[in-house]
Amino acid sequence: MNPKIHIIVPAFNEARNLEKVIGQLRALAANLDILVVDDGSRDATFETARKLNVLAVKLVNNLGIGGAVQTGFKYAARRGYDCALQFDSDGQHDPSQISKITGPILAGEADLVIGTRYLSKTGYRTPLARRAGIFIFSFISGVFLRQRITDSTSGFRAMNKKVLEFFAREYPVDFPDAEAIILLGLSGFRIKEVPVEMKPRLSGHSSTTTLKSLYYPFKMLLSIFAVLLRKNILR
Ligand SMILES: Nc1nc2c(ncn2[C@@H]2O[C@H](COP(=O)(O)OP(=O)(O)O)[C@@H](O)[C@H]2O)c(=O)[nH]1
Ligand SMILES: [Mg+2]
Repeated sequence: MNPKIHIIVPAFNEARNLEKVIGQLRALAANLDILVVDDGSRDATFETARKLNVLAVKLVNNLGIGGAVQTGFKYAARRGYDCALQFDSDGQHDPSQISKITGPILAGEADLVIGTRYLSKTGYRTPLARRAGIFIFSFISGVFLRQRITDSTSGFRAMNKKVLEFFAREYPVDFPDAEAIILLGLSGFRIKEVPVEMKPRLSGHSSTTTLKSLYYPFKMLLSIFAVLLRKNILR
């Protein structure tokens, strides 16, 4: 029996990119299970998804990326999927690399797999402030998880049923990617990074501004502290 994989596509004001991204995904396989989570976009993101005949949910307010992907996790968990994949709607991720991310999950080698642009030479250019945040997180994760996570902000990741169910209950709102890694790592889940190619977004701007990038390491330390305080009640 084929494992059921659900693709969760968070989208905030991505009307101009969505058609191409969904098209690329469908070119891979016609019958993929996709959910677009439109997080209160002010443009035609939701209408575009409907036009493309892809399953989409529209949140009435902008919850931020954490609340948006958790909506997808709740949906996929409730429908009993074995594996869920997060895939951005701005064209940065390459559908042909999906199997690299889902492979270790389906083989039972990891609970969460993160696609990283920094484990091999990919020529991907990252703004300095964001690089600093990622570097500090890599150091922090080395200390607390004994595993250096090189691309904590990557939104290209896959998880098994256990993590999916965990995230459906428990997912951070603000800078969720890195906090979720800490939460999982300290709860004993196995995290693996695999190298992937990432491209610049097709159009529009990243929601991760310089100011947010600088705030990132501080938020990380705070969340690690909070997670450590409640570590014993997580599992
Ligand atoms: N649902 C939702 N998606 C968001 C939000 N902010 C960003 N995204 C989506 O999350 C993905 C990554 O966001 P992006 O701004 O490109 O961040 P970056 O790739 O880390 O620079 C994209 O598909 C965005 O459309 C948000 O507030 N809500
Ligand atoms: Mg992006």
